[in-house]
Amino acid sequence: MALLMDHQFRQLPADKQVETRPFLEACSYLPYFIDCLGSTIFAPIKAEITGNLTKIKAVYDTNPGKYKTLQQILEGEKDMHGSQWPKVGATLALMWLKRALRFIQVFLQSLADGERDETNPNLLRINVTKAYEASLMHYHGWFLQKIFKAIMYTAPYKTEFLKSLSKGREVKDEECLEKIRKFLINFSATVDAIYDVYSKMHAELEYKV
Ligand code: EIS
Repeated sequence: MALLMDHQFRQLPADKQVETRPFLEACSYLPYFIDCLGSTIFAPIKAEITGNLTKIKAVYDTNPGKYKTLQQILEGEKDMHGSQWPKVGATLALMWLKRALRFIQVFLQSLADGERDETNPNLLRINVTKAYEASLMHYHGWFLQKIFKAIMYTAPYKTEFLKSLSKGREVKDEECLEKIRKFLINFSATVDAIYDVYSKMHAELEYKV
């Protein structure tokens, strides 16, 4: 868990605005987190997240002052793109990225809450399925839903996953879960705040891929 704890998300200010630069900086470590799943099968997922981050950063870099917060990016693009918005630019990239972040949030929360299959306590399937249903399933057509099921069977054992989160060091599961709980405080607040912006600005799209 050293991996995530070394790159904490920032505590949100009272107005719950998410600052773009520190957000992108904290997210840039998520692809390494996906490496902890241990298989190259997850490379397309990593590429997805990296692609979203690159797109958001490209827009931010055009005017860091104007796009200081994620909400300002949505507002700026709404003005700029008219009827194409929100299926455009960083607004679209963040729409998908936030679903991946919610996946990670629900997955880690479920682990931290000790949810498990009592007959196979070392499997992650219950946690992964819960995360998928809460984040992405609704936006995937039958083909990607089938791919998800196939990928799920390649997930590592829980002990393996927790060990690689701790960069291979032997730490007790409970110690690692305690660190996950700490990480989740600011991470969950950030993900929830992004969802609130999309809801407030009517920027969420329901289409399936
Ligand atoms: C978006 O992708 C692009 O992201 C966006 C723009 O091009 C837009 C246009 O419509 O499309 O088609 C992509 C979609 N992204 C839409 C699908 C990619 C394949 C992903 C494979 C799906 C498998 C299910 C994932 C479940 C993983 C199970 C893990 C089991 C252990 C610790 C775990 C962390 C896993 C995090 C999972 C995140 C998955 C993210 C998928 C997102 C998705 O569905 S734009 O691009 O605007 O930047 O140009």
